[in-house]
Amino acid sequence: MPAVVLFGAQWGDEGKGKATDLLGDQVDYVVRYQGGNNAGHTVVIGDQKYALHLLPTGVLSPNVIPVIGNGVVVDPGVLLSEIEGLEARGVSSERLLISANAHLIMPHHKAIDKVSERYLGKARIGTTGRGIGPAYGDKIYRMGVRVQDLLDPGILQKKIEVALNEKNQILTKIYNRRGLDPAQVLEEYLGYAERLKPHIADTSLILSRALDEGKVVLLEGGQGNLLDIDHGTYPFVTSSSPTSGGACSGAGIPPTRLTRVIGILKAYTTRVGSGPFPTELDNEMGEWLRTTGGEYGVTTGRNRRCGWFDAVIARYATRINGVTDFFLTKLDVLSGLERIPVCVAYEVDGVRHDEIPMTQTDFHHATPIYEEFPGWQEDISGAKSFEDLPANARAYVKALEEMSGAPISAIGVGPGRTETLQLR
Ligand code: 2SA
Ligand code: GDP
Ligand code: MG
Repeated sequence: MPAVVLFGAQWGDEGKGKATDLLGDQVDYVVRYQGGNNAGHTVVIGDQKYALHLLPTGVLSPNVIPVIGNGVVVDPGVLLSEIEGLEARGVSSERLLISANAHLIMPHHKAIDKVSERYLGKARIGTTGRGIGPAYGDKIYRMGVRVQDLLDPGILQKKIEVALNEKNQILTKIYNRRGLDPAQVLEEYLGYAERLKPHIADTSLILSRALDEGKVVLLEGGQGNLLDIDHGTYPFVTSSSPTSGGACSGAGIPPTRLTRVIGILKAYTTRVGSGPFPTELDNEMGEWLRTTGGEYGVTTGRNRRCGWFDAVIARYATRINGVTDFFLTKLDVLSGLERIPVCVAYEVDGVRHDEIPMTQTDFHHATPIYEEFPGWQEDISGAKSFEDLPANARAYVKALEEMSGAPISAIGVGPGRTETLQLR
């Protein structure tokens, strides 16, 4: 089982953290390949709950080497706090490797992210305010500061000066904010450099050699398919590629090494931030899903928008990512409902769409065509096998599998490590 991708098949928060942790004893490396500390991945081990933002979930498994890949944007201050926070709880990050080619989130990225969102008003993206978009923007614009620049104070100084020459104009003249002092930023980042130096590595080379030796590498995505910069609901997306294609470029691993692509799929749908969401329930039912499922942002604490399962977007995830199997999460949250609607297609201006409409305008106007499934009343969190589930829950899972276009290999019936049913 050489290189395996695990990604979010909806709008993020499907339960990727738990799923990655579950595979911890079968893998040698866990690599984050995109995003940054916008991500919030929750892992529950016994009575301990961990919220990881930048560190790969593998940090919680002592035999796994956690890797921050080249496709990630790293806020070094946040990373060090996260490392310290885990150390205080007895979890060591000593094994962590950080790609020298990953980009750094700088103070101006955070400032611009927050202030530009405020200026957009109602048209805002609803970002996490962590500087993700501006950092990726500078990467693409070829004026980014990379992790390897921390190793060369002269280059670091030059890059900070050049960047702030432009960014201070933007902050002061366009947004009426205070500019940043290059000397202060340099001092701050040189402090981070000292502490991060031992972790910086050519991670693509290390992973390639590990794969040659038969080691297993798990590529852990942040966010989800519909937040992908190319394949998501642009412009209401994040600025990276959470898809399986992004996993290859973001880790420096060729597609020919991938043997499995696991899509994480929630038994209903959530999204946080702005943008179209056809099955959204802006009513008491949505509120019920939010409170029952604990749907609050792990990074920002924001309420997540909630709605029914959407088979169109699940099929889309299968197509874009080449899903080999799905982990279906949070089935337990749906216990107690009389009937469970599932979106099987959309209607746009009287026309049925079995796939996501080509234009955003149409997607904004898409209304779901629902098929209803009978619910179950039993608490299923104690189930140990698929056969333990009530007949209606089994039928619901089978219907989702059929509609999504790939087999479901595991089912989550609770947040804990052991609350998982293995099907295959
Ligand atoms: P950004 O900050 O530039 O990446 O925001 C752009 C959009 O991407 C969404 N986004 C997310 N969606 C779901 N979960 C994320 N992580 C946190 C969590 C979110 C939180 O695990 O709960 O705490 O709010 C995440 N990160 C980014 C974001 O909402 C924008 O729609
Ligand atoms: P991620 O970003 O995909 O890792 O997901 P988040 O951690 O942001 O949100 C998923 C939430 O659901 C977390 O609170 C998990 O502990 C929880 N969770 C994961 N799987 C299950 C499950 O099968 N059942 C229940 N009830 N909770 C789950
Ligand atoms: Mg999350």
